[in-house]
Amino acid sequence: MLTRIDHVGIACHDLEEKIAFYETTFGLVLASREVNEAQGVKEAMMHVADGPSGSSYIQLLEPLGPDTPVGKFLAKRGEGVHHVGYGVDDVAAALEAIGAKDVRLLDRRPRHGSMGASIAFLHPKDVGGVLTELVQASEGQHEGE
Ligand code: MC0
Repeated sequence: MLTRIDHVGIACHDLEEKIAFYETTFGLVLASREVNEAQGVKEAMMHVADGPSGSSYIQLLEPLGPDTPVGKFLAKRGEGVHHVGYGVDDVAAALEAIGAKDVRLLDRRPRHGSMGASIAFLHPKDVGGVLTELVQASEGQHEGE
């Protein structure tokens, strides 16, 4: 069902500062930058590598305010890994299969994610403390394009 690690989401206070850090420290290249009002974030995708089932990224996340998922996370835990996003071929089918197990779905239907992807979150308390995201890349993002 899972095809790759699509991205690791990292919560931060200052997006510009962290983009510069990943560029200068690891030589990563900024692939996209978006504001996602529905998710309460400003985010940047830093390209890491391409594989047979698609690309992988570091996703840097700055909250749009304190009362957002990433704002609350920062207040409670500080900067660090916020979630893991796994690639799937069909996010709706994956949600149906996972929903049939004892895992709470935070999204019953896919939502809009970075770079045109369809995404859905699983509750961290049911995934060993890891906020988990399923990512179906947009057509143009498949096969390392
Ligand atoms: C909260 N908890 C986490 C966590 N966030 N555990 C692991 N990883 C995280 N990121 C834990 C808290 O420590 C707490 O545990 C419990 O979950 C409840 O947290 P809360 O602070 O009271 O907050 P809630 O319950 O209001 O919300 C937590 C929840 C929420 C995960 C349900 O953040 C959510 O729905 N997240 C999914 C959407 C999201 O994160 N969007 C931002 C990224 P204790 O033990 O203290 O009770 S958007 C994104 O990434 C998009 C743009 C993309 O990829 O394309």
